[in-house]
Amino acid sequence: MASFLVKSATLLSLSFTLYFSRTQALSWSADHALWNLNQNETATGPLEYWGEWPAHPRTPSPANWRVPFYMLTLDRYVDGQPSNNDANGTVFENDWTTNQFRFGGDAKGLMNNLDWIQDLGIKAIYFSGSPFINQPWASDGFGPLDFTLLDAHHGTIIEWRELIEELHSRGMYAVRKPEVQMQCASLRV
Ligand SMILES: [Ca+2]
Repeated sequence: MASFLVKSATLLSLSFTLYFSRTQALSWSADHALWNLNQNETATGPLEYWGEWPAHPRTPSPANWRVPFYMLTLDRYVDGQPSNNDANGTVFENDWTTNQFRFGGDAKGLMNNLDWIQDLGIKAIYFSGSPFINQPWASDGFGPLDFTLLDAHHGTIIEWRELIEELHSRGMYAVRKPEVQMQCASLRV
């Protein structure tokens, strides 16, 4: 039995080593400083990445999550910062007259409309899709390409922090998931 456990642990360790040695992500660069979650400027690989929100107090979850939720796709909500609508500079990236491209909604637009949402009695906002950089036309956030870089269309790290702090100051919560499975689908892995 002990031999079996040792062999299993060895195989598991080898699997993780092989997996993480293949892991890649965009390196830190000054061009992406406003969106890069990795703050280690000299990192040579994802295993050396790290990031933090200095002096940010932890907000505990509610005792009971049975609270009124408001689910939204950020791109389709409110465009509070038109300057980020063509963040990637690609053709047909942003066109609010169609449902095929980006509308332009972002963290700032949501922040500017929290009064209305709160007046509905909403206590938590569930963000559909991921916050990470997506395929240019993937306005729904279900095509994440890199889990270390925020989607510039949705706002900067600072704007996201302002939104989260405003939600918490109102006694509200933000809920989202990374959509890891969607990256696997989009990359055919
Ligand atoms: Ca925008």
